Amino acid sequence: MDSQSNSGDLRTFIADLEAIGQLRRINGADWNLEVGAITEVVSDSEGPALLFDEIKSYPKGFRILTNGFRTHDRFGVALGFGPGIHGLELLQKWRDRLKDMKPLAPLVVASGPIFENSIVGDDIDVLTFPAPKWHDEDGGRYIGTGCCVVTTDPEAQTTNLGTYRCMVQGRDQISIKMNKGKHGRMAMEKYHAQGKPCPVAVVLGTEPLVFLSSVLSLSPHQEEYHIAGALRREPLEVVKTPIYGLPVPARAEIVLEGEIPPFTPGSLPKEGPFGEWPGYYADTTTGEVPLMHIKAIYYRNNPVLLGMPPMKPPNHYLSLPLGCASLWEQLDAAGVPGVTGVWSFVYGGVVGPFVVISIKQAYQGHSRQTLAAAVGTRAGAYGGKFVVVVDEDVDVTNIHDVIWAMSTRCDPSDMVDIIRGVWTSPADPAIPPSRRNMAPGQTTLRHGYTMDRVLIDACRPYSWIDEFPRVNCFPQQFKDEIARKWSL
Ligand SMILES: Cc1cc2nc3c(=O)[nH]c(=O)nc-3n(C[C@H](O)[C@H](O)[C@H](O)COP(=O)(O)O)c2cc1C
Ligand SMILES: [Mn+2]
Repeated sequence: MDSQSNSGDLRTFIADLEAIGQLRRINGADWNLEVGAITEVVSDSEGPALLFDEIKSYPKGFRILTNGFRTHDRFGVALGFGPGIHGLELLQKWRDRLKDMKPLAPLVVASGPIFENSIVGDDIDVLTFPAPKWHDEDGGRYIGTGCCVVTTDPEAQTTNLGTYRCMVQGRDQISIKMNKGKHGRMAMEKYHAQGKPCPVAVVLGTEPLVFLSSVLSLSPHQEEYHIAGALRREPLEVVKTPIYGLPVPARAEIVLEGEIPPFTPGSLPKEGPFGEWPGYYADTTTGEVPLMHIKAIYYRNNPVLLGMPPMKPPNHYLSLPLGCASLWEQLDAAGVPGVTGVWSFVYGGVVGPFVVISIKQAYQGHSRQTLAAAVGTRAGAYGGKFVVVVDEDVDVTNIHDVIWAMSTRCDPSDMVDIIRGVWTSPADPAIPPSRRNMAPGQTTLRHGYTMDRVLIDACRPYSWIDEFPRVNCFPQQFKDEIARKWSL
């Protein structure tokens, strides 16, 4: 079944989830930690998606969706494949979709449901919406987690979407944590270099494929709206925001429109800490999170905030490690043959610090080539730590199978290597304070962020592969026959 969720809004996705019995409605929860705690408890058991309504101190109809993509069934619906496809098969389908993608420009339309309500001037209050405080040590209420931050490049006139967390700082101010090097930040820096404020629109709740385009690691010339068009196989309808003319989805739930004025690091308010995807409050960079001044708010009747709170793994807001599809692609492009699977276990939008690759070994040195290439590719370089290569009989999506292979096929002094000082993410909690903080009196970071890589070859050694002890497990086909014969 092809799902309807790419019809232009988030509420169609919600209806699709309800239709397959994967939505639970919760009324009366408090935005202050309760929404976050309920989300985490239900995520722990891979329970349903949650639609919160009648949130404490808020009128009925101001809703939040969480755990939307927490299972492969729901992720399949979000990707437009429908439920019932799991694990590597789902990742393969996503990879195939990325391969045959033909970018489609969005269609600008005159109006849309997003303009059903608007707030301007002194009435602006971003807490019109039930922004949760997700975890107890979060530095504030995060209205933007499942959001898309829209900017245009002042030179190329291209539009970028990026998902960057947004913390409420006042009635008409939010911090937008665009990390250095991210496309939204690069556009902002160009405006600031001309002494101008950077126009920005923050979309809080939109169709899954638009949100996913905003999360994907794309190159600067790939415009997320065009990629969304490719993934949904139909141009996305957008409207221009009244003040700055930024394109936003016509059927978005909530849009904040405003600007980021030029700033000096010392003038910026504190942002965070925030519970992050590796499972810690680690990123303590200060003085670099831009501040948005909100000039107008638009929202649909009964708006839905898309909540994507990071949680301690194996709770992931995305149940599929999407970055593994990119890594797989790049291993192919690097000329590594025989890759049969790529998976990771602690991840965000990137593959993260524990990546497993399976190969059908074809020659001596094939497994080490795979490891070296994985560390060097764009998708594998950022934020990695342990990279494991296993034989194709090992199920890379099953951590028990992976640990069994590491425990039984790896001879550490011959088969484990360390590469030091590779590019990483500030979200890695193992970066010591001395490598993360500013020098006293300075306003820029002393060091960039790096982390070592451990390359683990857990393949049967190729030089004596034929003599490697046999596995004492019946073949699956035989087990299936026995199960049928004995009604097991
Ligand atoms: C829920 C969620 C939260 C994220 N938060 C941030 C963030 O606060 N800052 C950031 O730089 N990237 C964040 N990311 C990753 C970016 O969305 C991702 O790198 C994206 O490719 C950025 O778009 P860009 O390449 O156009 O800059 C987040 C991703 C997700 C899924
Ligand atoms: Mn981009």
